[in-house]
Amino acid sequence: MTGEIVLGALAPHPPHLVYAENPEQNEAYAEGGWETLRWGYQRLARKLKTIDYDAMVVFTPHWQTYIGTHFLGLPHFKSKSVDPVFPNLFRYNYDLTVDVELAEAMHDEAANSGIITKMMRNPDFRVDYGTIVSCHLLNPSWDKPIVTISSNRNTHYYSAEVMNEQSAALGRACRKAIEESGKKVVLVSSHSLSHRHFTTEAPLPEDMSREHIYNHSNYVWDMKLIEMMREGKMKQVVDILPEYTEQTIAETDAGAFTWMMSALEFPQYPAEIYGYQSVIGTGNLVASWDPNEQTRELVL
Ligand code: 2X7
Ligand code: FE2
Repeated sequence: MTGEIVLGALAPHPPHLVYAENPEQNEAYAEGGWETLRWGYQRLARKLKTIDYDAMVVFTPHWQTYIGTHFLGLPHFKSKSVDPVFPNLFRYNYDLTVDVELAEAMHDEAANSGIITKMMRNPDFRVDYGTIVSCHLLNPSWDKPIVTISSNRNTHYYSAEVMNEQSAALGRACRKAIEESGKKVVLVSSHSLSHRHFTTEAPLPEDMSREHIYNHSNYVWDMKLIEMMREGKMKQVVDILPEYTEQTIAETDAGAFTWMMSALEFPQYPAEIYGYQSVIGTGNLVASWDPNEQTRELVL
């Protein structure tokens, strides 16, 4: 049977969102906060429960590799993840499983297409908080294996244009590997949109009277992108990403979004929009792309 991508999700990873949920895995305690995003995530998590899938593949900006693209390559990782910038909010005890077979298939296909790749086989490797936050919010029961793909820092080494080309090539390779694997896979692009953030924190981080977008220009750019997503213009979105990334210091610099759109063959159907909100000034959108016309919804 041919494998397929059953959903693509844009899943932002501010640690604030897990902090605000107070799951047992996290050591910090919050009085709530960022409900627009958390309720959107909860709705998307309910949709995911209705979808039959074998694994979740996450592309994260917070596992940064400077030589090639790396894939998690051991069946089990267990440790504590501490956010280096927000250790007050995020000290999360994780225990996760990896679909190594799928990771190796994507690694091999990418390598065959000329991309520099490596499997991460270090049992003491600490999984990044981007992966953990996005996976926790999409699937709090952690009952599916994952694969994490690192962000090769092409934008910073070369340019946002080079990153767009490289991550589109990686997306094509991953799609081919998924089809050949016979598996049903959910893709996760883990990042914020506009990404300027405040350099000081409110005394109570979840004090929502202090939360707002960093500046109006970032907001206008984010809204423009979301409008194009609603219109199913994903090729056009990816074409303007280098300019968008530069203007809003967007976290699309990591290549995740281009990777996912390329793997989905640049959808011409509307995205499902679940919620947009700022977190410490950054713009964050929860959205998904459902290739199945029968289950695709107009959410917001
Ligand atoms: O990694 C992040 C992020 N992308 C956005 C906001 C706040 C913290 O961490
Ligand atoms: Fe981030």
